[in-house]
Amino acid sequence: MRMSREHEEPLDGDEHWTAEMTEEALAHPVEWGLRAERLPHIWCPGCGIGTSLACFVEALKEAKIDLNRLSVVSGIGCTGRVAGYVSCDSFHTTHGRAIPFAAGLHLGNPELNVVVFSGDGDIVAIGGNHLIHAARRNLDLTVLCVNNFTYGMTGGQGGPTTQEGARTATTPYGAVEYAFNLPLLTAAAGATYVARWTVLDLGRLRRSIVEALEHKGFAFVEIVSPCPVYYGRRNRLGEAVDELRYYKENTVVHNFAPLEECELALGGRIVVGKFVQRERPTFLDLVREKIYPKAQQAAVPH
Ligand SMILES: Cc1ncc(C[n+]2csc(CCOP(=O)(O)OP(=O)(O)O)c2C)c(N)n1
Ligand code: SF4
Ligand SMILES: [Mg+2]
Repeated sequence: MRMSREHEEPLDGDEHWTAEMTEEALAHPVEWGLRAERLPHIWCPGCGIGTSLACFVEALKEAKIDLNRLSVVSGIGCTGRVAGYVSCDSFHTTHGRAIPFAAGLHLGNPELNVVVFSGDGDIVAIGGNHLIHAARRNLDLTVLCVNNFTYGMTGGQGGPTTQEGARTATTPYGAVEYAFNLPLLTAAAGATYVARWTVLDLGRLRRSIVEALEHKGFAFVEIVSPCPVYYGRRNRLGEAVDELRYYKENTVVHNFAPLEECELALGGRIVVGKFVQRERPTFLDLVREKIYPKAQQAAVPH
C-alpha cells in the first residue's frame, strides 16, 4: 500500500523540513529557541522525539512566537526531557502533572503562550484525567503528545496507548487491552483542535503545530513516533528507518476523518490529518463573562 494523499490539501513548495533548516537551527540554536549548552540531547539514535522538537522550534519561528512569552511544560519521560532543551521559561514537572502546571501558568498569566510537550504515558496514562478535563474546559493550551505506544524512559512498559497484541516489558505475551484512540478521546472530551501526524510528515506536523499555537482553546496534536530501542525491538519492527518506511507506506492522510477510523492497530494503517477545528468559549472566556461581573458586584459594599 502506498501513502494515500487522496484527502490532502495542496502544500506550498517550501513546507518541508530541509537539511539547510537543520544546519541553520544548529548554527543559531538560541534564536531557534534551543539551549545550546544542553546539546547534544540524550535521546537514542533513531528516536523520534528530537525530530518532534526540531519541528516544534521551526513552528515557533513560523508562528512568530515571542520566546519571552512562551512557557513549555513537560512531565517525566524521555519526551519530558524536551523542557530542558528549549530556551524559554520551561518546566520539567512531575509525572502526569504537566497539564495542571500548564493550566496554572495560563490562568495566572493569560498573556503567556503555554505549551505542554510530553509523552503518551505522561499525558494519557497517569495524566489522563487532567487531559480530559483540560479539554472539557477548553483551556487555552497547546498539548503536543509524542505517542511511541510505551513508557520509553522506564524500559518500555505497556500503557493505555499500547497497541493490542504488542509486546512490552509488562506484556510479554502481547497486550490484551483496548488502546486509546487519542483523537477520538480528546475530541469527545471537548478539545477544539485535534490533529495527528507522524515524525515523517514534518511539513504537515509543523503546520499543525503552528495552527495549534494560534488556536484559541484546547489544541491537541498527537505525534506518532518510533521508540526503536524498546517498542520497535520487542515488536520486531526493525531499525528506526524501517519504522519510518512503515509510516511512509501505511499512512493515510484524511483531514476531518471520522474519528472512529483513527484507531492505531499494530501493523495497521495510520490515519493522519487535522481532525477537529472548531470554536467554543474557553474556560477563561466563560469566567470573564459570567463570573467576573457577579464577583465584582458582590465585592461592592451595599
Ligand atoms: C509518580 C510516578 N510514577 C511513575 C514514574 C516512573 N516513570 C517515569 S517516566 C514514566 C513513563 C514515561 O512514558 P511516556 O510519557 O510515554 O514518555 P516516553 O519516555 O515514552 O517519552 C514513568 C512510568 C514516575 N517518575 N513518577
Ligand atoms: S528509550 Fe525510546 S523513547 Fe526513550 S530516547 Fe530511547 S528511543 Fe526514544
Ligand atoms: Mg511514550
